[in-house]
Amino acid sequence: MKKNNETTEKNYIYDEVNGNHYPLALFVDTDDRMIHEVQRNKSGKFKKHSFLHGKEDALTYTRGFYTVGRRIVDQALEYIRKQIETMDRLDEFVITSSISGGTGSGFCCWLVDELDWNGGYSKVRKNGFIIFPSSKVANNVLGIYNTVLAMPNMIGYFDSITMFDNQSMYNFIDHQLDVDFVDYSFLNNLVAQIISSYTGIRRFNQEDNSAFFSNLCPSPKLHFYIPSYGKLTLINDYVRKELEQREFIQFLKKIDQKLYQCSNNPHYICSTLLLRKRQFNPFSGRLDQTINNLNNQFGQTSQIYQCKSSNYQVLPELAEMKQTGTLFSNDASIASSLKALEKRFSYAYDQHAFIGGFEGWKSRDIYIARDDLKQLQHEYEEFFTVDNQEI
Ligand SMILES: Nc1nc2c(ncn2[C@@H]2O[C@H](COP(=O)(O)OP(=O)(O)OP(=O)(O)O)[C@@H](O)[C@H]2O)c(=O)[nH]1
Ligand SMILES: [Mg+2]
Repeated sequence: MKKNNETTEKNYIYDEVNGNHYPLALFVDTDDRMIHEVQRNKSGKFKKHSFLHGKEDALTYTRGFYTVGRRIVDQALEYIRKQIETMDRLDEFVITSSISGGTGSGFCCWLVDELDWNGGYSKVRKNGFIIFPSSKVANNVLGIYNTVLAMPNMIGYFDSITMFDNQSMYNFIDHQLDVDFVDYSFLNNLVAQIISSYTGIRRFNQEDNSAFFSNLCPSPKLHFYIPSYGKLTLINDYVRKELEQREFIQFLKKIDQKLYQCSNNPHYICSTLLLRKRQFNPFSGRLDQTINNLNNQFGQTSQIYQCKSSNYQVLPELAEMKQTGTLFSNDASIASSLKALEKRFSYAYDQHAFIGGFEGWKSRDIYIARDDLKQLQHEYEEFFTVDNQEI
């Protein structure tokens, strides 16, 4: 292991061979379709052990966790180990997945369990950037089952989960911009920009980001964060729309900027602002009154980080902004989404809707999942109770 101050971009997130940069990443799926699509895209270069697929979709959490997923999990662990062997240091795993599919829920959970139990990586942080079903419009029963069954692992094995939902991201783009159509690649670019800003604290500034998520976490289970992102601006509006620092932070606090929407108003427990701009930001690392006005619970002050790098154009129609930011909030209002999820699950399960697709599941899994979900919801709800008592 090298010391912190010896950290370089080389052999850390990228493996550099003959001046070429190869991302140290594994793309894995239980079927081959998406993997082949990524491989066909020649804009990025990948090394051996970056791709792995099985032969069929998992469809359900149970198949992803117990059957289809298990056929490839040992190989996945082996590929991860092979890549880690080429690195100077390993700080954390960044895991992206959509929780409502069978692979994204069941296989992802099993792989993360395996990292701890058979991989020997239990001490390495695992930060998830996860697409949840939208709390407002989700009506796909299998997706609800998959999500609920994955929750115990999301609570128990991950150190942080940054939540997104496709409907909120779609609305976010649609409300701000008059674009003709939005597809997954737009949404994925948005998620990628946020992940890259987070890892960029380390990559571009060589600053320690190990406490970034733990600072947001008042107790181990309460590690679910909502990102608010800004600003998107069409190329023609670029000059007019660039914001000054305070206006910019105010803008990020607007509810419409959230990439995961809950039905309640925000109830901030803690928050962290991540700015991305090339020039040094005078607020970086220091308290700013504007962000402090978020009224975090218990008067907790917000952290400010900066990724010193230029931004990407999130969509081809958009200007490359001088400054973007992501406000990560640990927001007790997700209790309402957790409650809605549990209600939808119970309604479908009590009617035995689509239970057939879950052959091989264990009733114990369902009991644990419902219980964990309810407990998480109650722990978040307690933040509302504390407030009322104080009043
Ligand atoms: N943002 C985003 N969402 C996606 C993408 N692909 C799929 N989704 C969403 O994730 C959900 C699950 O996707 P699937 O492709 O069925 O999931 P999977 O993890 O491959 O699981 P199975 O195919 O069921 O084994 C879909 O309903 C979509 O809403 C993507 O590229 N970006
Ligand atoms: Mg699939």
